[in-house]
Amino acid sequence: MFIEKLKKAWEKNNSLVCVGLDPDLSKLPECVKDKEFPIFEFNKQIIDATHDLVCSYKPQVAYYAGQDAEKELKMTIDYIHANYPEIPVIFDSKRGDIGSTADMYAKEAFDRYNADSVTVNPYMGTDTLKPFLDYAERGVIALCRTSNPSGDEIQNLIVEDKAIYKHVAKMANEKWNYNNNILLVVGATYPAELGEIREICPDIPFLVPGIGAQGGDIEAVLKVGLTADKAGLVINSSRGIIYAGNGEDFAQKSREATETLRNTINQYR
Ligand code: NUP
Repeated sequence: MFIEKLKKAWEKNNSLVCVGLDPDLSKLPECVKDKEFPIFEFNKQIIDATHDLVCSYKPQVAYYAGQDAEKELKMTIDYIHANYPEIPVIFDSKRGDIGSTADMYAKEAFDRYNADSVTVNPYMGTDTLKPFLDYAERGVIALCRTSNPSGDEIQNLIVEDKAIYKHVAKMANEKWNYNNNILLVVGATYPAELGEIREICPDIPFLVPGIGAQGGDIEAVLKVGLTADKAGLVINSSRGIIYAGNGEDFAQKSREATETLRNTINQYR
């Protein structure tokens, strides 16, 4: 099951780092631009260069759907499963819709793309999450406190004495974890909230985006976010790793950035 696979990857590579595969065609290095599948070639080289330093890969679907590259998304996920089967893939799509449509979104993530886990928007409630949660072997990562500045416009509203993000955390802990496959998205940019969510959910792993380009604080996240076994975090960096270099050696540069991030994180574990 997903949580077990994630734990093994944390341990095998001694890493809480997730590499975000968010390729923007206009930013790819010249040396891959003339390939038949430039996005896949870019991803493949980064994956080959980093697979022993990470606990997961996270392609964000918009970078593929928005650039007519769904085929390259499928090729990327297949490549990871075939070559590095121990590394889980997070399909970042933040889906969320009525139950019957959510059935199809769950099929998209888990059958079409064969991802190990998927991000979902819990705003429409339990019946919209259930089609994902019922894939007991796969992980479901619900948005709780996101990393973006305006996330607080809704997530921090107080309802019945409690911020909405805390209510989401409570629901995850008490209602949505019936298959032991729920996780939460909690941004690195708001470590105080992350600490509060850790208190509500002592054992649930968090996907933590927002370091690097968005300015999240790694030390502060580690201080309050770890679980009792000094893990429990999947810390994503996309632009900070995939654009570490832009020449022929871009993959080597991405490796160096990944290694530096892993070591920085481990220093605070
Ligand atoms: O709260 C969230 N913030 C966030 O940035 C939830 C996310 N899933 N993400 C995603 O993480 C975002 O869509 C992008 O794929 C990645 C962050 O990228 P970067 O800021 O490291 O480049």
